[in-house]
Amino acid sequence: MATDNLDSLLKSNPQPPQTGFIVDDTEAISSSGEAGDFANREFVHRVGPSSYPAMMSARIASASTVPDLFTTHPLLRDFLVTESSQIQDETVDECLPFLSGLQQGITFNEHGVPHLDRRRHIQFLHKGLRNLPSQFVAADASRPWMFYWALAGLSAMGEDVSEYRERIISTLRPIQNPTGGFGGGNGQMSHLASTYAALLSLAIVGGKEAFNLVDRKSMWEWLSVLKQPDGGFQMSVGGEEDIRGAYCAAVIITLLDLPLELSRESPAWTSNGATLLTNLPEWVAKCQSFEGGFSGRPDAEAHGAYAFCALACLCVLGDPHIIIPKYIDVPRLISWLSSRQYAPEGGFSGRTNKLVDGCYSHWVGGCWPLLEASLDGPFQGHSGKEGSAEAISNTSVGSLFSREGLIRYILCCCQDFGKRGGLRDKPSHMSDSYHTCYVLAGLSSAQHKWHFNASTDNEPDSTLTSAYQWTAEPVLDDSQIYDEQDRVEMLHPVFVICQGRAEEMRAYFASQGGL
Ligand code: FPP
Ligand code: K
Ligand code: ZN
Repeated sequence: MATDNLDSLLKSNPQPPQTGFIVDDTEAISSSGEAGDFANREFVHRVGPSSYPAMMSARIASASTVPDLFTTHPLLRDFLVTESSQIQDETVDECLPFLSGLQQGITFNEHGVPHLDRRRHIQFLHKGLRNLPSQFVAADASRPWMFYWALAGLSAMGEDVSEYRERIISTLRPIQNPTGGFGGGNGQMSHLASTYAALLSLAIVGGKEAFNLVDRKSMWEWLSVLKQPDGGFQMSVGGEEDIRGAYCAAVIITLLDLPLELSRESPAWTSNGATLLTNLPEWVAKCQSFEGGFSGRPDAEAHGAYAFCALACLCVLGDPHIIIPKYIDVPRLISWLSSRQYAPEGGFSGRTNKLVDGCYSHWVGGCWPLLEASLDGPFQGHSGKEGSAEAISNTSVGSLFSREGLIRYILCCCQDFGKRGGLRDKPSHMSDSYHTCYVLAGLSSAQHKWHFNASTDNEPDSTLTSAYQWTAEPVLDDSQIYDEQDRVEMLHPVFVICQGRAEEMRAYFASQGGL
């Protein structure tokens, strides 16, 4: 189970090995607790703030400023003990010392929150872009992802990554296939996920030379072949059709400003002019499950990663306040997404009855800006002081999640505080570049308020322009319990790269005209 996240994320080419990847590889279900012992702990949970004997006194000493919500087991409990409830309790116990400001060797601010250890996290990501040790052979099908995670994370922390431009270009060049798209590594067939990661990496490093690497014509032909008659996209030719494909394809089409018509080779081609987008939002809508969340394909289990894919795909296809309520049952989605945020941990889980994990700071945390914008409607400007709380609350639904909770989980539980640096799933897990990227993306969502701006006059023949109408401002209210130096950059809510980079890539290809 350790590699599930990455397996499902990157499940791509049939040829490469997919085992033993670095992400989540320390994950293991521990079922060592004895029933009797557990019953006692449960009683303690009911009457006291924590099962940690040292906790009560130490809390007074060092964590009096941390609200009880983040320092105690939940007061209301379901008394049915299962393997899931046990590992949930263990996870809370694992997080509490970090959340309560009790962990030795860490300096906490007046809110009981440590600094973002930028220097070490930056060093950790730079390392991931150098020659890697032999165990990374298992990640050979994920090379564009390794670039994307490191580059997105570095630029989120304000690093200039243009020094990587030449290397990214020369490494991606042989990975692009003449039949369109990018594989996961040399000699591997093209895959939508690796193509998405490759394009975003090129967008981050930027520049004409990076953009010119992309063969748009073969990309369009390949996407036409992936397009299915039911509206969705296969991840690779003959591969699985899932909601990652809907999001990745939408991102690729808009960033490259591809024509929407289908080639004659497309299984979805019709004589009456079906396009790459025909029935795509309808297909996404079919993935909303009975719980209110989204599954990878219709009639499967809802998972946070797929909720982000669904919302972000729709936000490529249209304006959030119009397209989201048109295709999604918004109240049910909000209900399910809200259930993803746990206390005392403050972070998000990916699905019902599962554990918090730092990467869902983005997959779930990144849903909120899109949903909030869909409820706020198009932004008309400030009604309050620039960047002030009123500027947000007067015209907006405000925050639909606990920004404070997410920030606490990220800064207290997700940082590797040792020499290694990097960010992680939870304290018992090793940092890796995937979690570093998506934890930082979640931190960015929690630190900024995004607005969808009313349409400016786009050229009449331009399509898929909605994703270029987003702007953000820093949130400056009481939820921001860190020092200003720990604020990260604004990551675009649809493309998950620094604000401005996708806009630049799109403008370049729009200026190139047809294929
Ligand atoms: C379960 O992992 C994870 C999934 C079912 C989804 C994984 C997909 C992504 C992370 C994103 C894909 C998006 C793109 C754009 C390619 P698990 O069982 O290890 O974790 P859990 O217990 O937290 O559910
Ligand atoms: K996980
Ligand atoms: Zn994770």
